[in-house]
Amino acid sequence: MQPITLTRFLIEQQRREDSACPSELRLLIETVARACKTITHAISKGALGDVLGSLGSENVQGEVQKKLDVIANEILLDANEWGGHLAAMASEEMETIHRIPNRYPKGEYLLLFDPIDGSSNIDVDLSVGTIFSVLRAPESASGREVTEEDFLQPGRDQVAAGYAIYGPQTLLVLTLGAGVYEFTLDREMGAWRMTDGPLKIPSGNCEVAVNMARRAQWSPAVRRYIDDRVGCEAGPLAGKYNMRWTASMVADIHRILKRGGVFLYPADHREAGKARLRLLYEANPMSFLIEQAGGRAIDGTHRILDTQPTGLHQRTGVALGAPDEIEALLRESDLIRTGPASIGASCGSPAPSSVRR
Ligand code: FDP
Repeated sequence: MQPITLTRFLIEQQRREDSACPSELRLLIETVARACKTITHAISKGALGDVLGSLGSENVQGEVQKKLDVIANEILLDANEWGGHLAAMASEEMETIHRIPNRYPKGEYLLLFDPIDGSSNIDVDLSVGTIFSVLRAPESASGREVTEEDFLQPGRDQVAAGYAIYGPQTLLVLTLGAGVYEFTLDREMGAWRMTDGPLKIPSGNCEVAVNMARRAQWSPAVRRYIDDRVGCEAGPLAGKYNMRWTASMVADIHRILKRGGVFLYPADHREAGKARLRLLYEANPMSFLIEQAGGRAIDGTHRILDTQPTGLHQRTGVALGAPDEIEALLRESDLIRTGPASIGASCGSPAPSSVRR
């Protein structure tokens, strides 16, 4: 028997007594999933479709926009504008929010997305993805125009989040707040079929994803956590860890959801607020997925999903992954705050440790 389709999964979720998936949300997820099919089609044409390379423009973050950043942004806007389930959208590629035009009916949801994550990988044929997050417009927004402030809700209020990954297979990974499910695009049938879930992050996988070139920016706690695991010749964890960095958050997070380990993009501890990843388009949806799969997600010291956003394009440090790894990182922070203590190591080897470095 064929695995069930995304449509069937969503309808079954909707029918549940404790359903967190009303029909508007179902339509919204189906529309996003359909847009991701269009994006994967565009990506797979590559140079033949004239979709590679840069546009010569910059986005609001001052980053050079790739052609596919803009193409995917347009695809998501066009697909979601007219369905009647959204009040507004926000994208990493747009300076401000996109309200649903008056010619279309409006709904109660807000959609946020990073149309192409990992876009530096597009031109060299490595995996990239689309990340999305769904919030409810606040009740106070009813009867008036949605504003940017309406999007500034903590990640714990997300009603759905997910990503599509455009790799050797095209996958959709989704949470509606009750587990994480993976769907594979069946290209012959044009359908998403469930191929895994509920996902549970395995523990004990000694793999770290971090850009080592940024070491000078890290806090002492992050440095100690990484130095104990990567490239060390002595100590209880020496030789146990592997490093994996694809420079595409979607691909790194997908590996962690399936295989375990940890992903870090720490904030720059030398300058308050300086960080790489966006809270609303990247950190929040990925943290929701990671927590739903039994993992933990912190900005270095605090739970990301509890962060009160102050700006649409706010950035944050992130450490996401298996609970044992995040707890080890937190112990390093505690150690720095409180002085010498015993640190337990993960991956099966308790490591008595005094203050180091
Ligand atoms: P990109 O800018 O190419 O979209 O979104 C940020 C991101 O990629 C992540 O996907 C990725 O993990 C990270 O940046 C890569 O950063 P480095 O260039 O520092 O490796």
